[in-house]
Amino acid sequence: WFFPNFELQPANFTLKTEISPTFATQFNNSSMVDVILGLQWGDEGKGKIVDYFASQYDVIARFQGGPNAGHTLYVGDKKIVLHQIPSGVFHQGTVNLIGNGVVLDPVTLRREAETVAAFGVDLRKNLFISERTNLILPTHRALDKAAEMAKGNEKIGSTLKGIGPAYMDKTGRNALRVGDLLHKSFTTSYIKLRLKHQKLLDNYNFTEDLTAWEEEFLDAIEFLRSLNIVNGEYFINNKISEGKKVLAEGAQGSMLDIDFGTFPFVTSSNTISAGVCNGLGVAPQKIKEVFGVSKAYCTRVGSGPFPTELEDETGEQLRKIGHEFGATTGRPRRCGWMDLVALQYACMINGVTQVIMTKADVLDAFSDLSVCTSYKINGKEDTQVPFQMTWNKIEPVYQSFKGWNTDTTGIKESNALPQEMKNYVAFLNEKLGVPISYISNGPGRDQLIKVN
Ligand code: 2SA
Ligand code: MG
Repeated sequence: WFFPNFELQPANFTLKTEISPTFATQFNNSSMVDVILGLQWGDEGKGKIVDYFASQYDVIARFQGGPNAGHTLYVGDKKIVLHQIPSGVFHQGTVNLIGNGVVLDPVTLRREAETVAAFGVDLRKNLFISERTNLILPTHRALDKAAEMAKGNEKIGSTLKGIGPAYMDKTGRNALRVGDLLHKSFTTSYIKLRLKHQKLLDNYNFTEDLTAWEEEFLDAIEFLRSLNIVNGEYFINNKISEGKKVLAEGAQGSMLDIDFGTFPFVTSSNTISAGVCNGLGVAPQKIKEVFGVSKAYCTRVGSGPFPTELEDETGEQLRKIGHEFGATTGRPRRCGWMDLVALQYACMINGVTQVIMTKADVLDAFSDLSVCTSYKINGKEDTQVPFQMTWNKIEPVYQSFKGWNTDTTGIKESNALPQEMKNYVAFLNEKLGVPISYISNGPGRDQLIKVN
């Protein structure tokens, strides 16, 4: 009736039955991207989990963050920490993609290329970089440092890798991107941006000499130019169309997400599953499993709210047994009990389909365990993460559990786990409404138990 003259069935109307090829692949191979991401404040052990699952995937892709990440893996008995490149590089037959959502420091990349070359890995063969990936310049690192110094006691405790300033240049529409390296205007654009940064640094009275950093950078971009620079969104969608399996590798953790984390004490990217879509250029319906990685307790490195933090002997014990020191900066991590309020929140915003619990063996030494089930704020109990965690003191309300107090590091089957651990896991399962499908009981590749 809005279109009274509209002819519903024109005489020559034929129903179109063929589906366009793009549409067909989109829906036949419906979901080809799985995600592994952190549910806490980073350092959940994502590196080991990605490494474990990597051989089941054709493409491993980083979608956010940059050299602030520290993903620890073992090749044989050699420990390697990757910051910039995806954790699939040691798997033959797997290609790795640095997506557009990443910020890339060419200096770190080159250093890492040298590290992996010692293991026979040639990044020219198995690494692809999106031309839309934003570059971290030496002046971004300087600005990070200057901004943190200016904040004094209120500093974020950033990794000083230039992450915040690089993402600021992205949203401020000033950034240089990997694809720009291939155009003759790059040097002029670089000089322009550098001058802009210099003014900001002058405002901060930042006087450190950046010559050495810059020389290293200019050298490193030559190396970067020699790598496979691709149109990332076509690259990944073509792979998906070919039926290849993609694993998106998260960095940092959900509580450090720029939108949903403990702002302003967060990183500058979307660390949650939604970040996969805009950090790689894949559509939401392509995402299938979201593996959320959580420690059996909590840690945080850097400043900011941490309701279950233990500033006592128990916290110290967790740090010692769990070797809780930053993989990128070596900073001691703050430690505390499991925070179910934050974990439930993270499961909600990520659409987690399976939880992988890491470092369960660190709790082997404890006779009693606690899990925070709600927050008490101004005398009122709440099970939601508040808008601002710093305005009021948050008192965690704990439920206590009997510890298992036995060495679990040699256990291979979930049936063989001590009853107390089964109780602990069952409780988390029930509260989260998401299955805990794997339990990691040590750093080794073989120390990962599938829960039956
Ligand atoms: P940034 O550098 O701007 O991203 O820092 C902002 C906040 O985000 C935290 N952040 C991290 N937290 C845990 N692990 C991270 N990666 C490294 C690791 C960290 C390290 O795997 O160990 O080695 O220190 C990471 N990256 C960023 C950071 O502490 C700030 O609170
Ligand atoms: Mg880490």
